Amino acid sequence: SSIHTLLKQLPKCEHHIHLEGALSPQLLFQLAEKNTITLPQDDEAFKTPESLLERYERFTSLDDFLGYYYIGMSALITASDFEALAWDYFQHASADGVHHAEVFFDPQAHTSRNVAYPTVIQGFQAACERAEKELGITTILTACYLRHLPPAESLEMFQSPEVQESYRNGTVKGIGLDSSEMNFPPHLFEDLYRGAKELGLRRTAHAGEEGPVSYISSALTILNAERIDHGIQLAQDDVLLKQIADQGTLLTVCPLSNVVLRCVKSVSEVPIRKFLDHGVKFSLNSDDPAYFGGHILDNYCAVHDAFELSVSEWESVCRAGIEGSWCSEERKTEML
Ligand code: ES4
Ligand code: ZN
Repeated sequence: SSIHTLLKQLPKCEHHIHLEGALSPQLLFQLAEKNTITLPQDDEAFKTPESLLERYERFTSLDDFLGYYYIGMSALITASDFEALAWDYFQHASADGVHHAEVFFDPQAHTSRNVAYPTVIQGFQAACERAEKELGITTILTACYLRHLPPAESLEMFQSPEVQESYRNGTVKGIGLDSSEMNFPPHLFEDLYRGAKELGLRRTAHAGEEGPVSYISSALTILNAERIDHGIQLAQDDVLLKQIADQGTLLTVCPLSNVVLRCVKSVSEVPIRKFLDHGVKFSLNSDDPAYFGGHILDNYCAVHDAFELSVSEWESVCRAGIEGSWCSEERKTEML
């Protein structure tokens, strides 16, 4: 339809995509075979790529999904594996009309299984360079820290020479906080975020996905996060909502993810209309496209089906995404 054409053509920025979450069952099986990685044999879901994809339709929670997510990435070993994964994502993003992509990855999920940080970076960086050259997509890499692991381990990772070098040379420009949210409040990572701010890094954190709205306020006040990933629980607190609207803090909302992980029953329960009416800025994102049944344009279409935004509302959503990006002002002007 014509609205689909409009949504595809709008200059979109994606701010919330975990590259490990772009691992399709097909690529997962291919890499597992190449690298002789044994997938769990006691779980019927791992019989074939098709049966795995079917299992992805029945997640019961964030933690149920994360179990599959961490097993899936065990197939990633060499720099070329990471490059193939990210390249797969950038091709989908380009087809969906993404102009600028700020992408997450989970360093600790790789170093903990003896895949070296420089290997991960080398592969992702090669795909980013190729995306800029061949697809005209500008990119930013953001390293997320895993909140289910002890905060001391995140600090150790952050302070390691290879990681510091990737921040110093500009390969990685930001930090995030992800994985299991409940019972892992933001304040545990105060030292990490202070260190990131001192290095001049950009800062975001997952908050208010499954967890309470108080995690959103502490991510802002204690971690000095510049952005909030998900943030849908903000609809529960009108005072904080007004404050976030006044500050212009961007939320990176992932509607299909919220449905698949049962944070909401349907896209119509994601507080899009409330955010629009109260001037809360947000972008729409795929989160883990290979696991949640759609890329960024599917998320745009699902929001349109549920909320029927006007053309000017859609234009303002994309403008907020450009203005809330971490690229240069020059690049923003190009996209506007
Ligand atoms: C994630 Cl949906 C989601 N939430 C928290 N952490 C994550 N890591 C990958 N996807
Ligand atoms: Zn996420």
